[in-house]
Amino acid sequence: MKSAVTELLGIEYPIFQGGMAWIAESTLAAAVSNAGGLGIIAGGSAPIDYLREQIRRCKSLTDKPFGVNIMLMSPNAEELAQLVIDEKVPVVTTGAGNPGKYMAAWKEAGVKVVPVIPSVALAVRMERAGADAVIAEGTESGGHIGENTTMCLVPQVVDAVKIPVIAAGGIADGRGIAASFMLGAQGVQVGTRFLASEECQIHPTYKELVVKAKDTDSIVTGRYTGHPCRNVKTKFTKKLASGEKDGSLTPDEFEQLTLGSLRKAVQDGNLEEGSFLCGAIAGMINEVKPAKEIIEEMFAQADKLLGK
Ligand code: TUI
Repeated sequence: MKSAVTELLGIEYPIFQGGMAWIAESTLAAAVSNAGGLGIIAGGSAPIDYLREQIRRCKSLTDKPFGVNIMLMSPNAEELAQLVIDEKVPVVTTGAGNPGKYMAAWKEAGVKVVPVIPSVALAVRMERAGADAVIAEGTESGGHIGENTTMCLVPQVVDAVKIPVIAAGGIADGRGIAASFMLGAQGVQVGTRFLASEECQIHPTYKELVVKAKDTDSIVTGRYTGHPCRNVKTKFTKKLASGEKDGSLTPDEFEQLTLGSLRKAVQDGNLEEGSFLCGAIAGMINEVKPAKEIIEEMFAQADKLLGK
């Protein structure tokens, strides 16, 4: 399926795999890239040596383009931003902030830059700063989120910029892809669907939570800290949400409780203290499959709907 995004990046399907911190590593990224999408390794707040090793491993597993996500709130974002240049990573996506200060260096090095943006204003700023495309991410997404929905955000961003727009948030099948294209997007980014892929290296408990989730099983916590985050509803996240609501947890106490909670979910499957980040679309995901099958099925359905 051709679009401005497949042309820009030299990929077969206009689909990015979300750069999910602690989750998106080289095995998953290479599987997505080998299937014709754009696999992405999460920088998160990983040590530089770990990310370098992951980039090199991905290069050994695929000769297709792949990307790295730089999480801008990470204390070592600056050195990771330089690493992608040194390792000649073809594509960078960014999240959780404004990547303006790295843009010139990335562009000069020939890296394609695709920031995640939660608003029209930031999309316009990113286009002016030289971004090659933007990912308009709705509040349906998992993890750190903005307030606007995918349905409202995407067409407004499409109207405001000339660069290609990639829709994210709540997309997990061909209907989501077709709808995104109807809104004017030229590609999609998908996170939660790939949590339930065979190549995703998360703890089995995490996959089971995603597969078993119903439509009402995601919850947003941490609005009062300024870092709202969508997770699977568990005893732990319900405790956080009620502490936030009734004031029994101060924002500082909340931050203390959630420190390291993503690692505890991803690596240990710890239901007592882990934050299992996931999007609101988890209710629609019922089966673990290989990434290639996920992508091919999504685009077969989208092609049909779009009359291709
Ligand atoms: O970044 C994400 N999702 C994430 S990052 C993450 S790890 C994390 N750890 C600690 C605190 C926060 C996150 C888990 N999930 N998605 C992309 C995204 N970017 N969503 C929202 C934004 C965003 C928000 C504000 C992008 C730019 C922005 O700009 C503000 C500004 O500086 O103008």
